[in-house]
Amino acid sequence: MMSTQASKDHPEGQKPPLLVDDHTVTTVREAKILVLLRGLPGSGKTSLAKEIEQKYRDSARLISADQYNIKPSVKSSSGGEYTKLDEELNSCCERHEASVVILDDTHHDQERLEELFDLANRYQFIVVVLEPKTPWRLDCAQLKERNHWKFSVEELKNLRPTLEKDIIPLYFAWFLAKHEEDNLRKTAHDFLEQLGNLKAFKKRLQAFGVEDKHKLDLLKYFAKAPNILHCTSKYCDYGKLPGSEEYAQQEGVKRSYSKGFTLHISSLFITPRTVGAQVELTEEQLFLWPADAEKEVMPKDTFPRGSRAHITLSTAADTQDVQTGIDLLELIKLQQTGKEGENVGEIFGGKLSYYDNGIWMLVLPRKKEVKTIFSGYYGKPGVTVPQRGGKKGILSQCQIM
Ligand code: 2AM
Repeated sequence: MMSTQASKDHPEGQKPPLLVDDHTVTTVREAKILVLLRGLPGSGKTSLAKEIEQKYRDSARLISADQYNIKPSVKSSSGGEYTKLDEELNSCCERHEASVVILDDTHHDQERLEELFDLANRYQFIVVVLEPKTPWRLDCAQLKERNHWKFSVEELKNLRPTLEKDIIPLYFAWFLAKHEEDNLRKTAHDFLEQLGNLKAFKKRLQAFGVEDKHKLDLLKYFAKAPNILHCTSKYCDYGKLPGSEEYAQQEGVKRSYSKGFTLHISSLFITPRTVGAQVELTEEQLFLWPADAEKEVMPKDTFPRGSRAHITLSTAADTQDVQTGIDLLELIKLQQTGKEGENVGEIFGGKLSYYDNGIWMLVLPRKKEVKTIFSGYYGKPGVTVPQRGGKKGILSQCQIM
């Protein structure tokens, strides 16, 4: 049971959704999550960490820097003090010992954070960075009395600037829970396989740059897939893009951070560049959708808000993920001008239509629901986002499932 002190420190309304929201709790249980507690010594990280561990006790592992006697210091830690902790962390992730991994540390050092983001991306964990909401979390006089390292006010003041600013991710997104993700990848795989075998498709290969119908293997052609499937809400480039700081500070974004959401997929589409799933956002989800998301990529056109919402399933070797949303908007633009796709059959019981230029859309007979967690993608600025796939294409990934 959580201690009375911990309950008092984190009033109910201030607790993260993964502690208090039932739908989120169900979703987290189906996901792989690395929770990074962040804050000054004495700010209440440990009680929050323990509370999360208790909530997910069957599937959680709490690893704390205190346990390894790692004292927070302003200087980047390079003396090997993390070696033992990292051994436990790596083994826990690699051997699937826990699906909710909680790290209790100050996490003030950028280099250290980047190592952890790298690990999370390697093992496909969704990262959630949580800070205690205690009223004294930045009050050095109070922290002095509360921290067990016996840090002076001066020492705490030296550490504080590294923790005052929120970390802005590369992008905010709804990330699919593991089981749902495997499922959707399998659907994408089957869709490509069935489409590739259709006569109607083989007759319309020109846009794919192949004349010979035997030469196109869609599962190899679409060589890359995102590391964790997601629906991007806001691309921030770690705060460099205009409007990203404001987005990160929005009350709704802060409140929704680490929350579970069900996304509704209405159709699958494929173009010579990308394979995607069209997402129909609910009102609550549209609240997290930036007003300029459509204009950002197609400034001259007008679309209903949320039109760009999608999950990139796969892309051709030389195509960036961002293209999927553009392709979806191109398709919606065709529909807006009254162009109806040519009905060419059914896949999974849904209507398959062909538009010009190698654009295909499969309207699903029933909307597919996928459970997601709203969070950020974190990595090292300037370093390419890891992808799945490679020379063998996404087929190799699907066979694993
Ligand atoms: P996606 O959401 O269409 O898949 C990293 O590049 C991630 O950010 C990708 O998932 C990518 O595409 C998404 N993204 C959204 N807007 C972007 C932009 N303007 N530039 C680059 N990537 C963007």
